[in-house]
Amino acid sequence: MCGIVGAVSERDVQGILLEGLRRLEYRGYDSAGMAVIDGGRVTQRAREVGKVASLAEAIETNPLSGHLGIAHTRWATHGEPSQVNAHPHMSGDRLAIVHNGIIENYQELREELKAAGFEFTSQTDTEVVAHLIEQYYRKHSNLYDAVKAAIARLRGAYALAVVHADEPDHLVVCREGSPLVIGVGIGENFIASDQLALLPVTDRFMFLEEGDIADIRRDAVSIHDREGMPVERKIIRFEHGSDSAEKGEYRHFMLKEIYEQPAVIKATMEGRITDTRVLEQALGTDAANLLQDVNHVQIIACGTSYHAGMVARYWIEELAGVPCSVEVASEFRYRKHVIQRDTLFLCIS
Ligand code: HGA
Repeated sequence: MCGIVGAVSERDVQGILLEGLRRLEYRGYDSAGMAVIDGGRVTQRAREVGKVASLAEAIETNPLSGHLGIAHTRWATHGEPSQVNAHPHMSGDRLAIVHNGIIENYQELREELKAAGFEFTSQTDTEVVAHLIEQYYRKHSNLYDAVKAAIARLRGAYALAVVHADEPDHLVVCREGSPLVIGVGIGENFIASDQLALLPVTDRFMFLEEGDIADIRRDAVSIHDREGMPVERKIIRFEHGSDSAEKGEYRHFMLKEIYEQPAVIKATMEGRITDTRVLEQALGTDAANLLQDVNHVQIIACGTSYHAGMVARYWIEELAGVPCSVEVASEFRYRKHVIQRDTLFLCIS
């Protein structure tokens, strides 16, 4: 799952963004990138396939310096993992954007933008959003208004962070279906997919709600809801020690895990579903095609995962109408089995 980090500060932001990306590595990713704007109003960008460590090496050789920046770890849904598909995506050499989610109507927007003269350098749905915002920027000459106009045309799930070299003192972010949190600092502000990314720089957070769009400056945050009304989102202080490695108020870890299930399921599904359907690309770039051919599901798991698999079998057969078998992994490993063509394996650990 992609991870987003952003910062607007008096100090240089490269180190903050890099540490944020390291802290989002747990989400799984295939490439990483960063864009920074300096006082001279240049958008500098670095992108690398593979680990955040590769990006760190690249920017050690060619540092990106500036007080405003965005960064991203990518889990590809549209277009293979590669440097050209890695985020941030740019429109021209001034606007840069990072995105977590899936734009469902990206094909039609891509055709429209191509006809309007925009050139595409990647296969991603995200680049469509970059050009769409730039198109509106030419009309409104204001990044906030341009983002607002562009997202009204999007269908799907997104958390977006956008910067423009012509407006080097703020970033614009929004969310619909994917998580985004604002980290409130002193004379500096941050954004990320997960508050854990920002703990080295702040412990005060505002959680954006669905449909929110926010303008983030060094010394001010202004948020509007889906209807365009100004809204306040409460600042919540992160209690150090109340993180997942601590038992907190629970008698034991198992009880804690049980009570955390609704929140964990919500966080896992964010960015992968819309109101009406599951976005199959969230499972990988070719998932939609592959899933069409599946005529049998084989679940392999142990212990509690095996029992979860048995529940899944009821749901898969009832809702999808696809035959499903569940087997204990240690048995499956050591016996000679016959596997039908077009079997989807779900291995739960
Ligand atoms: N659709 C975008 C972002 C992918 C994402 O959010 N993954 O979790 C892409 O393919 O680059």
